[in-house]
Amino acid sequence: MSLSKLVEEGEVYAIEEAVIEAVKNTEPIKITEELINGLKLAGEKFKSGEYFVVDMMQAAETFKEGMKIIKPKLGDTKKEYKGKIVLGTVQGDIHDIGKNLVLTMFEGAGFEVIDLGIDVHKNEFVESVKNDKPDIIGLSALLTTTMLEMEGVIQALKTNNLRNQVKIMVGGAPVSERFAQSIGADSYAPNATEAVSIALKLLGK
Ligand code: B12
Repeated sequence: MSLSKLVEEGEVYAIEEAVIEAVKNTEPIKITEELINGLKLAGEKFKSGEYFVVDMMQAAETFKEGMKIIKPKLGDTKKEYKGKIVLGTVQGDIHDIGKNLVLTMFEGAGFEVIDLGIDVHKNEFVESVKNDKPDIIGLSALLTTTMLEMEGVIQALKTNNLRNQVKIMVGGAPVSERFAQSIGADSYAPNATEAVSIALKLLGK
């Protein structure tokens, strides 16, 4: 069974061995893409009503197990320090697979990453800007309802006179370039790989 199919079907006990085998002759980034594809297929089945939340959780768990093995191989080489980024999934949203992938890529590229986790209230981002002084805040949202929280975070930063001290990047499946512009974010990235190069440009590096 392909890696993508194993994730889609939630074959959590088979994924570890399959990824270890795949690593022998496939690029880690290609394996990551296959694992992501399996999640997408599971998501489509959920949308069509064929899968229930429990099936999606099983697929997500299988994805995570596969990523545990591949993670150390993404961005193996030590890089020079590039900056500090604070990441979090906005309030009301518990999806973190994409955010964690973004985290892996930023760490691999030489960024210091502070992960605020999931369901993060806008004030937590404000506090983090005050205390951690990041160069960038990366906001993630996977629901059309919670992506509206991103604007709340930007407003809260403005209220606290902190907006000009930090760049804001947004991402997540329902988010778009246009949406990012409409809420006053500095940038949008469609995936984890592009997120790093866009961040570097944003910081003038
Ligand atoms: C896995 C999953 C879950 C898991 C989450 C597990 C976890 N730990 O994350 C569980 C089962 C818990 C779950 C729950 C729910 N889910 Co869900 N879930 C998914 C699923 C199948 C995959 C999401 C995913 O991980 N994709 C893979 C990652 C790698 O992609 P990604 O997140 O988009 O991230 C990439 C980019 O977007 C970008 N990116 C992401 N974040 C960021 C941040 C920054 C700063 C940047 C630059 C880039 C970036 O880079 C990432 C990597 O390349 C999607 C369907 C789908 N096809 O997307 C539904 C989906 C997102 N879920 C959905 C729904 C409805 C729900 C529930 C409400 C279901 C329910 N009735 O309870 C709950 C919500 C709970 C909550 N309050 O958040 C809907 C959302 C519909 C909508 N448009 O609003 C979707 C689209 C399914 C569907 N087709 O209906 N879900």
